[in-house]
Amino acid sequence: ALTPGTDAPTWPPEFATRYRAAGHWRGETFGGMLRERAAAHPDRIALVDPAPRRRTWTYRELDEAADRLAAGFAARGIGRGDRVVVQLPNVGEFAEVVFALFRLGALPVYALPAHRETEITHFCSFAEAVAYVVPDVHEGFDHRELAARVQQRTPCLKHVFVAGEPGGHTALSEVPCEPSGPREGPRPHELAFLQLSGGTTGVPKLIPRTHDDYLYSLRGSNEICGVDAGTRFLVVLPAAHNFPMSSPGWLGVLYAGGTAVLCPRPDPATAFPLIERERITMTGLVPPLALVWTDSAAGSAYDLSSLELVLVGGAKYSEQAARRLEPALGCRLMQVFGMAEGLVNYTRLDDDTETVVTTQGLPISPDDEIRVVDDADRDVPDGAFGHLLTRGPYTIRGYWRAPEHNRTAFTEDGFYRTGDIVRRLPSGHLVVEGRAKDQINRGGEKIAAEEIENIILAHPSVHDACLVAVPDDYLGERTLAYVILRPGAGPLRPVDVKRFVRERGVAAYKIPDLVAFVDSFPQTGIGKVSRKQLRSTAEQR
Ligand code: J2J
Repeated sequence: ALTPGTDAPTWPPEFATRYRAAGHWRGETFGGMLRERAAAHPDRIALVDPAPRRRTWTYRELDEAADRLAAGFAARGIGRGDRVVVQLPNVGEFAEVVFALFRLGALPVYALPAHRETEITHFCSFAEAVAYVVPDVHEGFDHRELAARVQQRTPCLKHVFVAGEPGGHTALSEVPCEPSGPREGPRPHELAFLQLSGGTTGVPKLIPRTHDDYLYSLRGSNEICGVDAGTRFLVVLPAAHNFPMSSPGWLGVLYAGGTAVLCPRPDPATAFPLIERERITMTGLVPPLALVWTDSAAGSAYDLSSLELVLVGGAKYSEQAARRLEPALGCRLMQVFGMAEGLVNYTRLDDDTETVVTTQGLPISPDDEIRVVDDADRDVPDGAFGHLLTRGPYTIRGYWRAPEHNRTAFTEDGFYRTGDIVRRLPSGHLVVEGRAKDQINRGGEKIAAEEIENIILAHPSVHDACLVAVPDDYLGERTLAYVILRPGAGPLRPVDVKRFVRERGVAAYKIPDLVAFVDSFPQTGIGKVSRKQLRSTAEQR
């Protein structure tokens, strides 16, 4: 069994007591939540998976599917505290699997569909996962082959479950069986799952979220966004990502008794007909998608009039683009600035247009503590640029099994160092102005510079590598890898570096967009590589 606090720092008792007393932590669990909703409104539609043929789940059906799948997982030895890497695209099985695991107290580890052998092997071995759940073929890529390779490299991995044709593995559809009676589920203060961090270091960190804290963030998000039983939410971004899962996301919508519709692909050609057919009222997009949707809406033959609210976040949304969204899509815009580690900010439904298009909103909770500080951790006045630090009822106090990293990623008194540079307005609204962390935000997809540099460094002809962001009209940022070759190394082309990274097996969005060969890197005063100077060189290119 997983003892809270041993694998990750948790909230000090006085904070936990306060968050409970304030009614933030209500002692609910995900398993219990679904059970209650199924009892209250069994025949309402919880979930729609429109492709390739439309499937629906009522609340009762989802509840029963989770029970039967939980029983099947348990029969295969999966139980409380066990980790299970879940890499599923936007399909109904995603919800069945994670609710089954929630019921058991087993912890889903959310991988993205784009992740490949390097990332998945790391998640499986670091988390000591006992099982890995994959689709058969997704976007032309065979995840069963990936799973076979990962299994070879990861002895702890006992099971591979496939949603679809199983190949040599176990079909997910064969797993469910009759539950043998009520089982003792996890406690509300225990971990519910491990979410992925965008990462700033060589390997992605795992984010431990509890039932209590995450359910509070859902409840708060629902209130701010006006999510209720009538909400029909389109899950456009990958369902495993924190934004479409919880801000307010498909879990928020299930909490409120609404309907989540899973969009298989994010392009307007896929999404717009679904909006019309399913009478979608709400969705969440990253800025590049919001741009494409805005541009496509004008000439679109589809009826988008059911849309009431579009949330945009994950990366900086330009003011000009933000101004165009409401008129183009005929709905309200809400900016959201969140992070899988916790803190989520939203502009509010009653904010004026200026505020909505120029700020990234206010925290969910009155108990979200916000500090904006200088390099020496001294608070700066409102309006001044500074590092954003935060602590609160749904922000983690440490990454999972990462005591060393936690010492620098958190302050002594438990504030998370977000790595974001912000300004706080007198109204409390935050404006994201930049980033101090070594992370590149490629249209909402996060890339840890060091992770890719380490891969490039493994190339025998490479002496040193540095990955920086270059501005991009569409994505906001793209990646540029500066590479120093070893003396006497044979000639290398940009395409060779890209291929090398791809062949190592990483998500396609992490493959450098551009590669430039240089003789040396600019140094800072203390002899470190100056990323700042490299970035400005890159901008001039
Ligand atoms: C600028 N940067 C932003 C924004 C996130 C809701 C929404 C987004 C995420 C998310 C999330 C930004 N403007 N509007 O989990 O629940 C950058 C910041 C932040 C990092 C977190 C949610 N919204 N960012 O994007 O864990 O740098 O979560 O620290 O993927 O994205 O990334 P991630």
